[in-house]
Amino acid sequence: MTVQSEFQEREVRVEQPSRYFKFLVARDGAMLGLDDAQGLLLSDEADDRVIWDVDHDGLKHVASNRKISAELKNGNCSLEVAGNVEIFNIEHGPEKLPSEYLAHLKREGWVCLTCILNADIVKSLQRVAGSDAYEHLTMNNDSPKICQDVAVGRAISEPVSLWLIRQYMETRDLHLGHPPGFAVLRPYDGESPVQGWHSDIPYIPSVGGNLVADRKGPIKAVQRNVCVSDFNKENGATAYKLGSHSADNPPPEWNPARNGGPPNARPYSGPEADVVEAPAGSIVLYDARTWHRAGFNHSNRKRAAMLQSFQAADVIPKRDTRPVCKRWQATPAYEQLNLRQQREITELLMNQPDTPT
Ligand SMILES: O=C(O)CCC(=O)C(=O)O
Repeated sequence: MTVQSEFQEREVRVEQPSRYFKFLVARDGAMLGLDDAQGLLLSDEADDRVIWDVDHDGLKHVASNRKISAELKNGNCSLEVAGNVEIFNIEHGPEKLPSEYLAHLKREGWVCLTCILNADIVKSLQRVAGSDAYEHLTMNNDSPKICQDVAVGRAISEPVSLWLIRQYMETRDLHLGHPPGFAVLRPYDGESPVQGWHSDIPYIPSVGGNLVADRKGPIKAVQRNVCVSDFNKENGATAYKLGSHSADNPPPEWNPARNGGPPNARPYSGPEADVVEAPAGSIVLYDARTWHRAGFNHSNRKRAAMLQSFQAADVIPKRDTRPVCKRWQATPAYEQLNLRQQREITELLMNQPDTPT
């Protein structure tokens, strides 16, 4: 039975941008930037310094408004940096400056990087998930997703979201809590048990010996949900209680199945909850304390997401990601990445918690 106040979450909609800034990417993956003294530099960090606008008469550095003359040809350009001539690929970038996203993340505890992944990456992620145009395919669970397609690594190493997570957590030293997985949500049949409201590790009990972290202590993890399909309320976009990172745990009545109700009792889906509706290729970053759950998929199609947990150095990951790293390094999906991407992901998979001395 559906009660009247069910499926009434507030929709928070982000629209498809009409234009995007660009990255200028060197062969090894470093990004061209402009420093405070207006000198060209190469950086692996996607802060405001590496964001460009490109038009018919050249390049404009967005943060400083400075124009650089360069000949643009076939999607690339060559420029002299520190005495060396480098060829840069002009690549899809964010809709906004990284500092704007950071201000939102710090203020609200979440942010959406709308359509930050390009259309080719999105298509390949959909193929891995068996969703959207690849709905007829079944996801292959025999090997880690990162080994199956280079697009998975490209999504993990998306540089603006990595910069934002490190800024928000005030540390460079992060690891992934599990190998990136896909959450493929099938149409809801109205009666099967569904996921309840939760925060993420380490704010909930978990395997491996983590103590449940103090919600008022230093921030220990940020989640990154990649919208592989378009996300909307109808197809089960993730539901959040936005702002709950600074509150206590969800009230028991939001999770009746865990609080004396039948196992298939539906979690709260009234107007106090929010769903973030965003086009495929968007990345939602949120403080791991934020209450959230999968939505109810009322469509007749699968809805796919790629989920990752970025954890501080002292958090014990849910799974040891090092064996997956070794397997991935032997695949073409590793070879096809640039050096920056290979280094970032290797670090995120190989870093392990600090051991007490
Ligand atoms: O599938 C979803 O929409 C979100 C699931 C999620 O973020 C989680 O399980 O922590």
